Order: sequence, then structure tokens, then C-alpha cells
Amino acid sequence: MGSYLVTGGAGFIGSNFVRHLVEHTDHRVVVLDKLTYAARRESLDGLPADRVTLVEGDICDAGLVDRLVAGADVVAHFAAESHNDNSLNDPSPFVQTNLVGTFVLLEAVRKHGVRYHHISTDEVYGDLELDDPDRFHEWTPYNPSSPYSATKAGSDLLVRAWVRSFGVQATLSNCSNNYGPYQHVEKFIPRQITNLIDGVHPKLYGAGQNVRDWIHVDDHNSAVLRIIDAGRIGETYLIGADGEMNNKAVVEMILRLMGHPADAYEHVTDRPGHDLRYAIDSTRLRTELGWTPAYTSFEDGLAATIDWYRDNEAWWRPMKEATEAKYAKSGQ
Ligand code: NAD
Ligand code: TDX
Repeated sequence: MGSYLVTGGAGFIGSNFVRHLVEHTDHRVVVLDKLTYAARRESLDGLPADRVTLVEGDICDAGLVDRLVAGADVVAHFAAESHNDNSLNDPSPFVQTNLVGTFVLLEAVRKHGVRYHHISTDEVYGDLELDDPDRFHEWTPYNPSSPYSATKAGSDLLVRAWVRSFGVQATLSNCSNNYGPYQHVEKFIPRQITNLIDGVHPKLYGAGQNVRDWIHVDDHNSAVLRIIDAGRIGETYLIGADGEMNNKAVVEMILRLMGHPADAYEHVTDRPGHDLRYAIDSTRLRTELGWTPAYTSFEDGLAATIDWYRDNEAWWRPMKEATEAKYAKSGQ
């Protein structure tokens, strides 16, 4: 039994990771989360109080981070400002949390000799052409497009430097687009599901030809745990489940699963600098660490996610109006 410090554990992927730890290990978990607009305390409801503790605080608070890291065996760093559209409106919290916050954590794990895993995104590699036969690999050069992805790329490079210069015991993972329960309604899939529940048409940016490589959040988290347990220190692992699909096809599938005509969506203003395609080659993770995704059908995972949003309106309803008001300002 060990002690995990999970940053961002009241957010989408972090809260699912805490559930995963509780179900699949006997570790104790301290969640450090600033409870920004993106967090829901309720995402941790029902978890055993003797295993999971929530500390409300900022990863940029060096004193607090130092105290929490001192008591941990492993730090799993999920906390971030995570939404591209927000980073285009105001990049400053992205620089602060994603870059400065990661620096503060690295200094603490360096001081206390604590194992660190850094959760990052495939967006650090930029984008691919639609007809490019290649995918992203661990050795693909960094070429981020948005303030969000640039700050994530910078944070990855800090981790690599702290491994090389100071011998920090760290691994990194870069994952593709996640879907599943507890995802904020600002993100593509939950936004469209909750729009349909509200009788509003799904909104496609531009022509909807942009491709994302979808993975269920539980598969992301099983991979993170596997890397923490068996990954090579200093190494980067790409996490993906061969789930490439363009946005129009995803919206059409949601419409069909929810009993609407497949063309009942609207085109809205495109995202500036919108990355065209992400695609992950996860061979290293699969061959070296023997990981495989449990969700083999995107359609089944999506249907279960739709059911979750239908059954958990009390969870998402408080975020919906403010989110749509923000989108309305940019014509989206
Ligand atoms: P999220 O926005 O749902 O959650 C982020 C959490 O971090 C929130 O609970 C928020 O309150 C917390 N947080 C923000 N700033 C903080 C600060 N300064 N101090 C402490 N806590 C703070 O994000 P998510 O989608 O769960 O993403 C989690 C991680 O996974 C991020 O690092 C993101 O870059 C990465 N990632 C996400 C995806 C995806 O598809 N969502 C894919 C690949 C990688
Ligand atoms: O209403 C919408 N309509 C639409 O067409 C929204 C919200 C999005 N989109 C498009 C933009 C993207 O092509 O859908 C795609 C997915 O959009 P997001 O959910 O905003 O995700 P993305 O920008 O791809 O980034 C996500 O995956 C990588 C996460 O938000 C990041 O945190 C992660 O790093």
C-alpha cells in the first residue's frame, strides 16, 4: 500500500483516475485541486473517506505542494487548464497553471525524491494532414498550435530536463482525446449530448472534417497506472486506442444513438488555428508494457456515456448555462 498525490483529481480524467485507484489498488489518495470552474467536488462523491482526501489548493502554492509531496510515494499530475477554446480567449491561467504549476511540483518531487508521472496530450505534436499515412510517435518533433498545447509542451520539456539534470524519477504520457463520464460540458462530446437533452442542435466547428483519436477515459487511466507501475524512468509513452474519427461522424453517431435524424446539427464559427488531425501510434505502450484498451467499440462506449449524462443531469446542469453563454459570445 502506498500514498498517491493526484493533482487535478476533481476534474474529468483525474476523478476517474481516483476511482480507478480505489477499485484496482489499495493505495491511499490525496487529491490536490484548486476547484476551478472545470472541477466538480461531486465527481468524488461515494468514494471511501478513509482512502480519499480532497485538499482544496493551488499547485502553484509551493509551501502547500512541498508539504503534500513530502507525504506521498507517487505524484500523478493531472491538474491543468485543459480547454483550447478558453486558451484562445485568455492564455494567462494556462501559462500559470500548466507551466509554473508543473515547475513547482517538479521542485518538490526533486527535493523529496518522490516518483512523478506527468499527464500530457498528443496536441504537443501539432497536427497531421487528413491523408498523411503517418501517426504521432514518441519521437515526433514538438510543434504545438494553441496556447493550451504550447503550455503543455513546455511542461513536458520541463519534466524531461528535471529527469536529465536532477535525476528526478519521472515518466510522461501523451494521450489522445478522452471521452466518458464526468467530462465538463464545454468539451465536444458532452456538449452535444447535453445540447440534445436540452432540445438544442449539436454545433460543429467549420465543416466538421477535423479528426480526433478517441479513447475511453478508463483506458487512458489503466495505461497511466501501468506506466507508473512498470514504465522506464525518463521515458515518454503515447496512449491511444486507434479511435480516429472526424467530428461530423461523431455528431452523426450521437444523433443516431439519441434517436434524432443524422443531419440535425448546425455548423458554427470554426476555432482559430483549429488542428486538423491527431492520430496516435501506441506501439511502445502495448509491446513494452503489455497494455491494451478494454473499450474495443467506440459506439458502445459512446452509448454508455450518453446514458451517464441522461442519468446524471444534477452533475452537469449547474455548468451548462454559463458554458453556452461563453460559446455564444464567440459565435460557437
Ligand atoms: P479538466 O479541465 O477536466 O480538469 C482539470 C482539473 O485541474 C480541474 O479539477 C481543476 O480544478 C484542476 N486545476 C486547474 N488548475 C489548477 C491549479 N492551479 N491547481 C490545482 N488544481 C488545478 O481536465 P482533464 O480533461 O481532466 O485533463 C486532465 C489532464 O489530462 C490535463 O493535464 C490535460 O492536459 C490532460 N489530457 C486531457 C485530455 C482530454 O481529452 N481531456 C487528453 C490528453 C491529455
Ligand atoms: O462544440 C464543439 N464543436 C466542435 O466541432 C466543440 C466544443 C468542439 N468541436 C471540435 C473541436 C475539435 O476538433 O471537436 C473537436 C474536439 O474538441 P474539444 O473537445 O475542445 O477537444 P480538443 O480541442 O481536441 O482537445 C481535447 O483533447 C486533447 C482536450 O480538451 C484537451 O485537454 C486534450 O489535451
